[in-house]
Amino acid sequence: MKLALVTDLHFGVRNDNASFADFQEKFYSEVFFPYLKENNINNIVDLGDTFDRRKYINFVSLDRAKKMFFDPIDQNKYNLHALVGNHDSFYKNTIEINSMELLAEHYDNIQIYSKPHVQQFDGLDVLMLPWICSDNQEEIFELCKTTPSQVLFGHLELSGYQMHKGQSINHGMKDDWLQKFDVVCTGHYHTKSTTGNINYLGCPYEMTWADHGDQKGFHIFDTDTRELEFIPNPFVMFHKIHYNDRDKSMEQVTNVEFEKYSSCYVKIIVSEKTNPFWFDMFVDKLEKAGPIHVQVVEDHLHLDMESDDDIVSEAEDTMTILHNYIDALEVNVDKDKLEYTIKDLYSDALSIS
Ligand SMILES: [Mn+2]
Repeated sequence: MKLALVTDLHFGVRNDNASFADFQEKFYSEVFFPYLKENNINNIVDLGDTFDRRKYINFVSLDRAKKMFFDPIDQNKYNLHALVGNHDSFYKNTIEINSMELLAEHYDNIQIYSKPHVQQFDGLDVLMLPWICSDNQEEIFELCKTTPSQVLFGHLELSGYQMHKGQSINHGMKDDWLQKFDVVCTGHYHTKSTTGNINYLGCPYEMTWADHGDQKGFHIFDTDTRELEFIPNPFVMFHKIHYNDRDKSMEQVTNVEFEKYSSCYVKIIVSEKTNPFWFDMFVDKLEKAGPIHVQVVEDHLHLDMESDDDIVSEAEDTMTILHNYIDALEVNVDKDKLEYTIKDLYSDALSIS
């Protein structure tokens, strides 16, 4: 049997932003559900963080989540197995009150896992683990020790793995208790990565600048071979344009296919602007294509950079700047904790637009 694995759906992301809901919908209507139909796949596993907000729901976001995700599942009579993630839970120490059970329970073909459970898929026992918190961790670790299941699906916060491309997490739990499993698939971190038997699946679409340049998509898991296949999402939300008009004609500078920036976030990284008028024309044309947001990053400070890649990464990586700043501080506090809090704040700030 083949299972479609999708995780960190975050309905209502970026402060219930309609453009992001449109972008999510495009993935489900043009990539995810057509693929399932074509390949005769009827079982979906959602590995957590279905909704973005922990404490309340915006009714438009709920309505859109139903229309783009839950209703097609219902209409096509697919089975959805959904783990409760940290974003789905009201409290931090228990997942008892969670949006999934409150909002999606009335669908017949949806099974929600707010407790650990061994689910059989075509003869394969899979240990399904929701978010681990103080309330359930003892039960979960005990179950993991004794379970004969060789496959685990979870929403795990593991130390030493990448959260976003190039950003590792050094809080969270160790992975030693997972080594006994043949295959572990997990949500929670938004970049896709595989280390030994542990597969972070990554979110299905871009939601913040940290997702830029990081291929998103979903997976197909074959219960016979226990193999994972990655199905990419071709749609991109965050774009960078490297602007340099030196030794170019006006036509070369302004004749760009701007259509692809419609309903997208765009960062223009200016390395050389010899003709301000051309630059204004360039920005004007870009604005006409209807991007959601345009940001201009002047790059005068980086003239000694060797390659465009250096300029792009130096210009973007706030997380690294935060890391280096905290690293250099001479204070008597737990710097890991401080860094986590600051990065958490930064992520929160990003979602308030
Ligand atoms: Mn998430």
